[in-house]
Amino acid sequence: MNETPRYQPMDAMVYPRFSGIRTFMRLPHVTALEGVDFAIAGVPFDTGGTYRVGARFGPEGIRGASVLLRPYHPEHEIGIFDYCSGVDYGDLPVTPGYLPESHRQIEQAAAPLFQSSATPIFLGGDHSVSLPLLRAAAARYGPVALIQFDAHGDVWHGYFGGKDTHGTPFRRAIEEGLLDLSRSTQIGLRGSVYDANDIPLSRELGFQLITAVELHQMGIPAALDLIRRRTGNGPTYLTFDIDFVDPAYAPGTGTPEVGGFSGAHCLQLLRGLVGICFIGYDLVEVMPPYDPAGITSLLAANLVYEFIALEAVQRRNHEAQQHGSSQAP
Ligand SMILES: [Mn+2]
Repeated sequence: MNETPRYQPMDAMVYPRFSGIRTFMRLPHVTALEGVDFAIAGVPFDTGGTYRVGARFGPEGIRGASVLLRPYHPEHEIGIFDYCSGVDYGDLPVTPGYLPESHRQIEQAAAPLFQSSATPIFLGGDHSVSLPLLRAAAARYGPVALIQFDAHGDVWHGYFGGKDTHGTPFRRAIEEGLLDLSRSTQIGLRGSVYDANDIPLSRELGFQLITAVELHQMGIPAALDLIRRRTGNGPTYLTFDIDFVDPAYAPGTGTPEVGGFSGAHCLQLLRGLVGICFIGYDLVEVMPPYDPAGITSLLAANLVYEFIALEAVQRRNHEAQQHGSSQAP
């Protein structure tokens, strides 16, 4: 009987961190997903951008900044690869300049990831890519809960007369029945808008909404409590637009908004989501061309690391439950 390989990063005590091919966290590039627990996949597409573009270089930037990530997570007290086999799956195919065609390609290429044992973690790309990713997720799980970190709701009906941009993916997702809104939350919305209806629109459509001002006022533990109560135990997709973060910490993004959150805030928020049943994640809108010091990519790589840690903790809890039940009388 063949033993399923367990994948983990290259050993930094043997191969220096600056060496080797640029995969996420120096994981092996593997596309056979049998026995794999999480798979990183790039979605280098930015034709959905309405202001700046350059998120096509997001996966490359995040991978480049990820080489310093180490396998032990001290806050969760977990050796990630004690519980997870993880790979870098490479990038999904896209056709630059052709949004509907690219969305079809992304959905098709993401489907086997959602059908596999691995939890997929996608590196965008502009936020329009979440729509084909949610289509692929819903094909496996039915309507999923969405937890969306974002400075904008991305629920506009259209933009410049077009229905598909990075400002519209969740409106389309609602129309197509991909989301379980009764379990979904948007968090971090802020900034100047076009009219009084813009921000309340998310609530009218059915999301639980925690604006940036509300989050600053209530604090992170109270916000986590709201998110967790809303989300419950069902399948949940996490989408993290890097513009949730203040441009002082993440300048390299498509539509920066001041008054956001720090790297430390983000870590605390993501660590507080432990135990939620995540079936997929994406991190979008990282634009290395607008990120001269590389700090946006560095933060993004560390946020993806938090996703991976959530997966490891989930598997540790699962193992503990199984162990506990097998010992039960
Ligand atoms: Mn967004």
